[in-house]
Amino acid sequence: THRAYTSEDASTLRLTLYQYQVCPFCCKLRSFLDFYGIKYHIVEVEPVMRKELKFSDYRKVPILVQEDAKGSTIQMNDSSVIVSALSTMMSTDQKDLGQIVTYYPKIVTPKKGLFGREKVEYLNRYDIMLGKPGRSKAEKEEKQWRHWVDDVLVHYLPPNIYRTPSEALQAFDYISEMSQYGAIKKIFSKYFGAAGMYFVSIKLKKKYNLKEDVRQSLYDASREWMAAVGDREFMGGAQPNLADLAVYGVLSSIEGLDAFNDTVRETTIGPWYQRTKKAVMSHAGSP
Ligand code: GSH
Repeated sequence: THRAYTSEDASTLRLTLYQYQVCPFCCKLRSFLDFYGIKYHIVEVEPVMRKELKFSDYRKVPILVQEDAKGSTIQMNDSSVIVSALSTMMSTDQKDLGQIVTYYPKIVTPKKGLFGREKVEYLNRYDIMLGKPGRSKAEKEEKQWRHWVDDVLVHYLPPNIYRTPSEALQAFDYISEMSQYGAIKKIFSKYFGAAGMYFVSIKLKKKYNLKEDVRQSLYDASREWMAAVGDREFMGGAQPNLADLAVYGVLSSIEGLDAFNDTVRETTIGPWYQRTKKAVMSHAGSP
């Protein structure tokens, strides 16, 4: 019953994505935009000063800004909210993005203590507002696995890509390469970033209950995902659904690193990953 995404929808979108090239949440959002062939301008945010985000109270990436023909803007925050909001627009008769974003209200938990941080969450993050009650089995499954990507899968990445000092250096080489920093900044980012994340990741390993050998947690997650896909080409059937795009997008942020290569070798996720990549790169969902 989903109305197909049309070229008329596409023509009303003038989007700017504020991002870090290798942030898993940004990769997840891009996999969605690219699969549907939705065009967007990219503003690469400089991660230390983040001047590019000055316009925004929300201080994380990705942020997606829609500008209408008259120049008024709608700001969308949080990768999963953005995917749900655009999916709502694309698959229903609701075309007013300004209205649609109000379906995902912000919940702010004030900071505790001097060094605490304010926590910002969005309600209904995984809900596509179809304007009808009830959800099909396929819709429930898609939602459940999108949730899993944010709650489980992403947390397995840092302890894996910064597992050892040499892997942390490899990861930071890759990050600074992809982020087009200048030469000096590359060196600083590589050594300080790698050292910092190596130690942070030891904490994250505990916080998110990874196994002693952190690779095993990543393999478990990949196997769990492949078991859920089963003998389908994609979880979405003949085409990826939002869960396929989310799992692919998050994993694409570490493609080429040891953690990724080990996972492809030790599990059966490789062929599904390549199929999904092809669908995304070829904009298989475009109108
Ligand atoms: N729930 C958010 C989403 O899905 O978009 C998470 C976004 C997020 O944590 N982004 C990181 C960030 O901007 C970059 S990977 N962190 C900066 C900060 O937390 O201040």
